[in-house]
Amino acid sequence: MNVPFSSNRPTTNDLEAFWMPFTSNRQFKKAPRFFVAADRMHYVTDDGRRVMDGTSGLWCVNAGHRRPKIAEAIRRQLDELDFAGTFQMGHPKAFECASKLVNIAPAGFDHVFFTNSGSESVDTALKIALAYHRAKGNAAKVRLIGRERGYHGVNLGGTSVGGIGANRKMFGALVAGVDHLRHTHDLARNAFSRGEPEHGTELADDLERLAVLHDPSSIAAVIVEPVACSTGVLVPPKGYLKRLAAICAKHDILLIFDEVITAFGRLGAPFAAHYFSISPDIITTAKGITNGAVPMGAVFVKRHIHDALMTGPEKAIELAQGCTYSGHPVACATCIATLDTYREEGLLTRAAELAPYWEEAVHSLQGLPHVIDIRNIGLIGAIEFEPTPGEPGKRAYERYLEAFKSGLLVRATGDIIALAPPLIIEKSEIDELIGVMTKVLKSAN
Ligand code: PXG
Repeated sequence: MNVPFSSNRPTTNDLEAFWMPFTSNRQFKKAPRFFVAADRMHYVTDDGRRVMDGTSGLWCVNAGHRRPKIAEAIRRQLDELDFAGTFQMGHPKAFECASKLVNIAPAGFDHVFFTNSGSESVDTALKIALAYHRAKGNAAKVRLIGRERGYHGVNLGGTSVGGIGANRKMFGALVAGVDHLRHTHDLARNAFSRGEPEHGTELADDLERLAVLHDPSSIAAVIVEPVACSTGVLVPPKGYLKRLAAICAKHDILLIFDEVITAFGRLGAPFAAHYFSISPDIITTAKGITNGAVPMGAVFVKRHIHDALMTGPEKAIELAQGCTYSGHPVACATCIATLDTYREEGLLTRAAELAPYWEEAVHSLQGLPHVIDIRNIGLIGAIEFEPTPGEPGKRAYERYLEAFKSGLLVRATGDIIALAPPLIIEKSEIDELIGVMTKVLKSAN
């Protein structure tokens, strides 16, 4: 068949058609930045420069880039079974993958629902929470609570419980029945904290305020990132998450940990729930689940939640939720190979060994021009700058560009630079990374 297409239009290097996500498109297309290859800790740009990946891609390439075992698993899977759905049908790798995932999950998480992204995981988790209460006869429990400065992806549910104003303001009233806890960022008391800050446990009591305001009988779930990363790395104050969990338990409110970033070793334990010794009811994941190589997400659910929905006639579909690509064979094969790589190289706990060195290194940037805070946890770091008056975000963005020119990829959000290198990083590479940041921060104004 001859399909007509406009072959006379230039395509190579035409940047117009791709409407880039979360990007200042017009600014980018005037001065584009391209990666064309990668290996382990480094990207290669289109002009042949090596750039150290200080952000694990977008917080996802935990084992570093282009790992052979993962690439090989993808190739083999494509040669064997490219696609098979999981609606009323199965293929072995989806079941194998789910079993392997629950094996590394915190105790009690024995069921996995597959999605294709963090955003889908979040909306799936919110729907499971609503369905759970309804199944238990508590159909009035419909409110969803997020937190200011939280990021839970881009779907309507996730945008609604999300707490970053700029991500919400374009989209109207969003989902009804949502409220937000106060965020925990407190520079006046906690600037330059190492690890969990001392002050702010009491901010968890904000949930009691909302419980009084709305009545607990109307609240289905609270969703928080154990460490709020996208907003610029807000580490939870000591005891905050424990107190939040206790208040949830008291009011029969499900606690959802959004671990899209923190799962798969970022803090030095497989999940943040392990790290903080907290047992939420639902955990959302994505990103590191496939080392970023293929899109995938997963929602981990405790048995009582799963079982509450396994009622009614056996022929009934228990949960009206799922995506064409839930448990996609290539994603599952990638996930299995990723988990093997993490296990073989001890990557799910490696950040714990590196964390003290990382902490010292990141905090060595204290005192450089305009730095008003440095924070860290696991293999995550953040540097906050005093904003240029009238131009919020300028300082971090300029330093991000300068770092890129100097061979280091970092992430700028507001006036904060976030760092989260692959978990394979060596101490000498931490020194190199901090060396570039020091130079960049010293020379910028
Ligand atoms: N929840 C959390 C906690 C996330 O961090 C999502 C949900 C959504 O995941 P998807 O796969 O739909 O993007 C995220 C994503 C950044 C950055 O630089 C962070 C994310 C995505 C892109 C960039 O901070 N987080």
